[in-house]
Amino acid sequence: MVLSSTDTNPPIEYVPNFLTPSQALELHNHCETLAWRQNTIKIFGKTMPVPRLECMYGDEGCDYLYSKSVLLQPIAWTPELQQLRLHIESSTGYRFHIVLCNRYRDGRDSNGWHADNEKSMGESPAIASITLGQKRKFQMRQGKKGKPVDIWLKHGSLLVMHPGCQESWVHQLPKTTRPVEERINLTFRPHINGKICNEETDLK
Ligand SMILES: O=C(O)CCC(=O)C(=O)O
Repeated sequence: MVLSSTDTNPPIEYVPNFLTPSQALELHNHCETLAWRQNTIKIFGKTMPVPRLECMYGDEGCDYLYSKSVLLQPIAWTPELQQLRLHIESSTGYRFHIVLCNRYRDGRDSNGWHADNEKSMGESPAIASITLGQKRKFQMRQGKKGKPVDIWLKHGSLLVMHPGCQESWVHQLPKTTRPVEERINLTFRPHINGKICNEETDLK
């Protein structure tokens, strides 16, 4: 499925078989060894655990703060994540400086409605998201009142949110009461402390 940009569709592309089955399996095994952490988030003055495990790899100096309370500092790229970064950059034409990794242990783990619009990513960031493991429903809606669009993200897939998406669309990975296996998500992002972001320049 490829959804292309219109006024009513989010400006995204979904590539279900971006990774071959063996690439996806190898990467999944590697991702299980990453430096996963249980972070805490402050919401309305209350500190609580983030409902998933996280870690971040990336270029030196590309710190990432979200929700004004969760500070992620990049760990140096592993050879596997660096190789994946280059593969995604050459396939999409976008440049990425960090990868924020999410590990959803079961259906209680989630990621609530938000846009990825932190200033550290520069203006109109493109974001590339890889799914490994359990297929889960990802939802997007335009602003607070839009009707949610459901996209089922499968093992080995790539979802690209193009520049412009974060300005008018929000997304979430809702909880589910269905019994589900673990899912790992890797979101590649630009960072202004890296090089100029998102120019579809020399890579295409
Ligand atoms: O797990 C996903 O597919 C979504 C991740 C996400 O929304 C984020 O990291 O900002």
